[in-house]
Amino acid sequence: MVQSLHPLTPLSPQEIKQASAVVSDARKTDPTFYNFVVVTLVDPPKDKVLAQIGWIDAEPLALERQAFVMLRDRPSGLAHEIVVSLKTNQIVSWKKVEGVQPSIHVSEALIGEKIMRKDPRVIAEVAKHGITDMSKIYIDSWPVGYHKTIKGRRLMQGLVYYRKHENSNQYAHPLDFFPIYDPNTEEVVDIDFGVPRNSKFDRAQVPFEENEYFPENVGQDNVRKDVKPLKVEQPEGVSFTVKNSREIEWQKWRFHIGFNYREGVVLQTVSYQDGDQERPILYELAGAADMIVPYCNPYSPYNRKMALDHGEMLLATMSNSQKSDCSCLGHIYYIDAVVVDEHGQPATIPNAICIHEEDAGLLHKHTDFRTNIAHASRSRRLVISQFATAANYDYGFYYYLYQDGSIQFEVKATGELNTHVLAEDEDPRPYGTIVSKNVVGQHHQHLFMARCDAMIDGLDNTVTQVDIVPSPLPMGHPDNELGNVFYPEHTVLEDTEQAKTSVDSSKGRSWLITNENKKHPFTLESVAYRLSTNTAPTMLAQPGSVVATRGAFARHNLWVTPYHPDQRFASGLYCNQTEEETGLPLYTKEKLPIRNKDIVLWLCYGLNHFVRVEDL
Ligand SMILES: [Cu+2]
Repeated sequence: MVQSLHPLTPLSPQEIKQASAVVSDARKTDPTFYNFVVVTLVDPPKDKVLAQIGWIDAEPLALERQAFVMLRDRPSGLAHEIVVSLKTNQIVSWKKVEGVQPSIHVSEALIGEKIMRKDPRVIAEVAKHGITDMSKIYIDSWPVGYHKTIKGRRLMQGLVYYRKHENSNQYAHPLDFFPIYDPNTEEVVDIDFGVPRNSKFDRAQVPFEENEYFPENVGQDNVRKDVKPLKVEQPEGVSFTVKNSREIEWQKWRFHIGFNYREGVVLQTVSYQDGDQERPILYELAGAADMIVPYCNPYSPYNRKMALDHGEMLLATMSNSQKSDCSCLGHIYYIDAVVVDEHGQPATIPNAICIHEEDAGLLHKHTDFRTNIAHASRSRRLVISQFATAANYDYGFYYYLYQDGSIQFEVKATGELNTHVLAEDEDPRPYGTIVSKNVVGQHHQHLFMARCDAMIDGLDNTVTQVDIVPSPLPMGHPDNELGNVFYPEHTVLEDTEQAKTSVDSSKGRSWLITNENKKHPFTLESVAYRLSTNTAPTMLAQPGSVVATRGAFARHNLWVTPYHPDQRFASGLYCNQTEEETGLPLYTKEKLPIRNKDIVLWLCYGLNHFVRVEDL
């Protein structure tokens, strides 16, 4: 019998338990010698998924559910990639991978904080700041990114802060040293120090001046009381329907909501109903599939700050449960996310995914100037969102579907700044901004990567670059008599090399994802979606630098690759502590044709965060 669940439905808690049990049984080793990194669905082959949902003409067959399991041995650090059949409870494949550092499980960060807090050298350094109560010391465990001298070990770096009380803002009270921690051996292996620049002081002392954000800490006098209530009411409920918990239909849109341990919410098999025809648009869209946050400070140890939150830290496993603090208004439909603890057991994040409708302002308005008769209609959008917290930063990821057939993705970067201490006479410019007394927020970039597995009216798509260009013809030429002429110039991107390109706002550059096999009925042009972004910085670090190598995917705003089921991550499966290129540069090492093929577009976008004093 053909299964009724969507074939890309993430693993259930029961399936995760089942896969972990098969692996644990097969290992026959004391489980204290290894940790689970991930247990996730192996996506069934694309053609089988499409047959199952009726998008291609093929016999739909029952698909075998499989789990991908990654383990990390301790203390050796050996990685295991295992595929388990959930139908037969058999191991399908088992690969041992040496010389890599699997992504960091959040438990490593939490255990790391405890161990660093108890370390005598850490306690001694804290005491030099006049603090003896270690329960007031909080240590954010970061990926080390890169370590100049310690090689061949699994490393994390601790960023040390003080809190006056449990809910005070630690980022106003940074300390000046960085324990280096090995999660495999669970020990502090070194301590690095931030050294004051052009200062008469040898060390910077922790600042105690408060800089709070919780209303109870800020004081009621500082909370605005002059805004009147604004209510969002949906007396008849929502206008979307939900099948099998995660298949959504709304305003001619139909799609499945996936979730995975790195990318979080993904929209899958997205289509739009056009009359009696269901038209495919996307096989899968991961709006924030990867990211890198490179910092600009020239001096050690700050110059190794380059967080790859998805690849190093499995950002989506740090998704928020939006039970009490959901920022959406109106009727909300929630979906839980299921991640995996370090023992391979399912950990449910209740209400991780929010789905709701929003009024999206004006859709269209026209006034007939002769009759003064006007028509205006408002726009409605469907919002699918989630939040994830990576230490100080909180990222909101928002998919918006509109009634005009457009799709938008937005990242809301909020939370707290990651901060460092300054000596009293220290000037952090031009690499940072003072945000509180003797506290600096260092400038950085947030470079995100969207993965867009396009399927515009079918699998075979083409990308065309569109630049708005002035006519090169001289004034007086019959085709440019007054010199006013400009037009869109179309260039088909034929191969993976040509597709490595970037936004050029002077040309209003965008890209069309077209299906050359399907024409619009009266323009006779290929049907298309336009891909564009207006916030598109690229990597500012020097080519060849560690950060530009590790974040190579951020070198260009656009990459296009032929679809390959194993090429899932822009930063590769293993980017933790790498010093070589991973992911996209390797996927495109060989020049491959991409015209009229099953293709994936990778779009790098983001922001340059030049810190303001108000940011803390
Ligand atoms: Cu920032």
